[in-house]
Amino acid sequence: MSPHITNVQTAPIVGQKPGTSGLRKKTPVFMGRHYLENFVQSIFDVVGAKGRTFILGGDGRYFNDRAAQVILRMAAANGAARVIVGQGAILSTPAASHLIRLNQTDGGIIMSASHNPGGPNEDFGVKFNMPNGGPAPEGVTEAMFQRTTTITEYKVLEAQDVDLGRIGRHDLGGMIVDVVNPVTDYAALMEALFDFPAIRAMFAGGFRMWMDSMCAVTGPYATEILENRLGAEKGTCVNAIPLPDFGGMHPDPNPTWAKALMDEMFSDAAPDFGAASDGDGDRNMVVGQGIYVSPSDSLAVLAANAHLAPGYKAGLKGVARSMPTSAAADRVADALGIGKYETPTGWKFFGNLLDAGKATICGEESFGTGSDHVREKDGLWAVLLWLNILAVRKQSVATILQEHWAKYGRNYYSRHDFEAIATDKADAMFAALRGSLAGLPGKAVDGMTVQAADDFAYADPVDGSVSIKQGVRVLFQDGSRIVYRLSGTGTEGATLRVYLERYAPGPDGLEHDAQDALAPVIRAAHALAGIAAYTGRTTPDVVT
Ligand code: VG1
Ligand code: CO
Repeated sequence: MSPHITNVQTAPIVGQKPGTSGLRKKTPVFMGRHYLENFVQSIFDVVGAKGRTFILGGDGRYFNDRAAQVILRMAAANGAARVIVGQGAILSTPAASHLIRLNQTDGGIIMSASHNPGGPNEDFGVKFNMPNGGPAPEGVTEAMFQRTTTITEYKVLEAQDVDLGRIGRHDLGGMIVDVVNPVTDYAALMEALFDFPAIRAMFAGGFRMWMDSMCAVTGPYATEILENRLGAEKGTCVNAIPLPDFGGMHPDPNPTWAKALMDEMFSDAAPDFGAASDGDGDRNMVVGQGIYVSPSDSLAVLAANAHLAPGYKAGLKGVARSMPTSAAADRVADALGIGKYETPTGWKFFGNLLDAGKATICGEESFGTGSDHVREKDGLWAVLLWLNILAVRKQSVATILQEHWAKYGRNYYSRHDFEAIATDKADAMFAALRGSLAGLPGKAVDGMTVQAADDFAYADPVDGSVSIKQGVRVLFQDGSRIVYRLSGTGTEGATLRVYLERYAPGPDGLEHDAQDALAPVIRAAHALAGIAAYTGRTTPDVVT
């Protein structure tokens, strides 16, 4: 009996424009009539589905399971040959990236809104990753968006749900569905990169850690790798069961949202090391006993010490960072005599550099670090590289940071987020700011003088593609810097991100709290953009 495929008549639905990493909307919007289907059909129309193999999985948030069934039925109706799905429709973003590469598939669909809360009235998201395992580049997401504006029908198979709880091979209207353990291949990759015996010995010697998966997708990965394979004591992994609403948590690993971890690490009973990861497992926050590691510093420390891990013992080809990330990693690249690259925000910009062998390690100030082992940022990878470094150097996180700053100087750094601003107000502020740029050089603000100001544009050194308007940056003569950007991942109004940086060479860098050290830069940031006048906000919602 031939399977029955329905061509459902539909019409374009406005607002299906993928942002920094895929399409994110409120869950009820995604669950609305034709919404998910239109976007998925647009993906297949752009990348082609006939005879293809894809990876499918998500971060387990509300609607993850049902969306997976819809995507499978549509893949079958569009003629895909095979889909490899994580058991329970679960896959972390880095694990999905790895499976795409390992199985040499034609790409993958990841269901996630990353750090955005999940639940019936929270956020849902869908992103497409390319055959290299990385997020679709702008040209592809733009084509998908254009397709959503002209779509008139989508294809779906009439069939029952596939039992995604059962590992093994299933048939869906002639398409193969392979349900796999979401952790196994990823854990093997980690074991190949890092010195597991050294880390195991460290745990056996009484080293204690707190790994907070924030009720999101990292839990099963962290439990298997840290507790089962590396012998960390039971209970090291907390909030380790993925829940559809993330237990009401906001799975964004930063000092504000991972407050329980911060409190623990600054308490008398603090373990040696703490870490948290985000909704889809691609980000990490790392905390030492009584010391917070800023993501920009984490990238620099990882780059400087990566050779201590077996997977990187041959050294790094280069280090890439997003433009708003501090220049701390650049100093390491200079010292190592390797290439350094500055890209726009979003992991998709690192893909070409990694594929071309120009960079080995990449990072963003937003708690994302990763390497050429996959084409996504990877939260647990960063945690394991830190553990590997701690196991070899046998020093505390605080000592490692202090030695780093003593050698390279310190880039004081902070990001201030102003959330849910009315879009028109944010746009007006940026229009005025952009209009003022030409007049800024030479201007004195709060004891500092502006040296240069521009709107960051990036020409990809590999394929030459150009991305404009990637953030307004103001550079001062003393090396301080302010960057202004609007978030591309929010789903409510606009989120203004202000990135603040100040460099202190030498030992001076060891003494201050970052917010204190940055005080003049923060005042200048408010003065230059008129944040209060345009948005009515004087203090940020989140400081990282
Ligand atoms: C944010 C971060 C950015 C990151 C992106 C996706 O984007 O700032 O660095 O790449 O999230 O990360 P935006 O446009 O809101 O600033 V994730 O963990 O959501 O896949
Ligand atoms: Co994420």
